Amino acid sequence: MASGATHEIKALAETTGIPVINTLLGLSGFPRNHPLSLGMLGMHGMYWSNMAVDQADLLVGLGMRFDDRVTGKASTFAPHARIIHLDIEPTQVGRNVPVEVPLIGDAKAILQALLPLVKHRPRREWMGHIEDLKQNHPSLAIPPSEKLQPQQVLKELNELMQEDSESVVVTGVGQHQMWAAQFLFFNGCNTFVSSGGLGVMGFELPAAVGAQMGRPNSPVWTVAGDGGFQMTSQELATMVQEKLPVKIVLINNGYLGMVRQWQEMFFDNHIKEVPISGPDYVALSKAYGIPAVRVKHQEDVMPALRQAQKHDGPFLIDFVVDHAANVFPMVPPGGSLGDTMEDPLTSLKS
Ligand SMILES: Cc1ncc(C[n+]2csc(CCOP(=O)(O)OP(=O)(O)O)c2C)c(N)n1
Repeated sequence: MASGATHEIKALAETTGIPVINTLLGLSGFPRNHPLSLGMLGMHGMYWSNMAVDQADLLVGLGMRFDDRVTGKASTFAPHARIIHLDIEPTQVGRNVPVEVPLIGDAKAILQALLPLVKHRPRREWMGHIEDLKQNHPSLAIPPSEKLQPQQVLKELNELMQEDSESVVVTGVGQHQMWAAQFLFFNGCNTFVSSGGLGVMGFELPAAVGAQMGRPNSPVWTVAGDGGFQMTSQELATMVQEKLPVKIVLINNGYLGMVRQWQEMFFDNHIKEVPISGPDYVALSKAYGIPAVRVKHQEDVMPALRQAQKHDGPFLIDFVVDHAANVFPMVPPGGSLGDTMEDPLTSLKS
């Protein structure tokens, strides 16, 4: 995206027939509705993406850095693959995983030189195998429940976003960030803004202010955690002052949810210091002059999103969701992509 090479990446994928997987920060670099797009990989990636990497005989890494959230256990990452790695920064190449072919330089220039050299290869068997993985391992299935599931909120936001490929989504850090990365299908270039390597909570409101200033004519949604929201909620005043029509989707689970999930799954369910209190978010928002509604029931999700969309100015929706929801698929800490756990029931038993 920084190199302006999205056209070349699309051409490379379509010519070679190689399916495309995105890292968290690469989401929106390749249209998610494209038949070759498989979605995110890594710790909370799609099951089929992780298995495709685990089983592939060739990986082409474009401007990504094989960080630990992508590779899981680095020594067992993509054990059958020869790796070609393109990056503008030479020290990134071979840093985390062994690389057979380094390509150092600007992505657009290198891909333009490479494109005339590659041939079309239909990969029916490989794509058929990935399709079977998708059918048999539905990573985007929402657990049935009476309670409002956060994944449903993101799924419905995605439906609405599909009407305008210029929609920009910003997130904080935590479970809501991962659900956004999984459920939102970005088709416009550089439309997803999230804190990746640094993973800084409190990013959701100030980064949305920046995104709306940078793209004044695009709809900007921010998906916020109730923990992160409380770190920088004073930016509501900036939105009002600068007349920025940011729509705030607050995923209010009453917890530092991602930390609770780790305590539950990997620390013998010792739930410590993660339930959090908070203000009445609707009242707080209104105190800043930003209209707001609270949603607790499944059938009220889309009407509230539409209300926010139609409002000419900033708007906040306080989605009170099931606090016990966990993010799946998940590569357990220290595990390999091949160990990806698919769903809460089977994985917690093993
Ligand atoms: C400034 C900062 N402090 C702590 C962390 C560690 N951390 C990562 S996710 C998380 C919980 C986030 O809670 P919330 O914003 O409510 O989002 P949720 O996981 O519930 O969706 C914490 C504490 C962090 N990433 N950044």
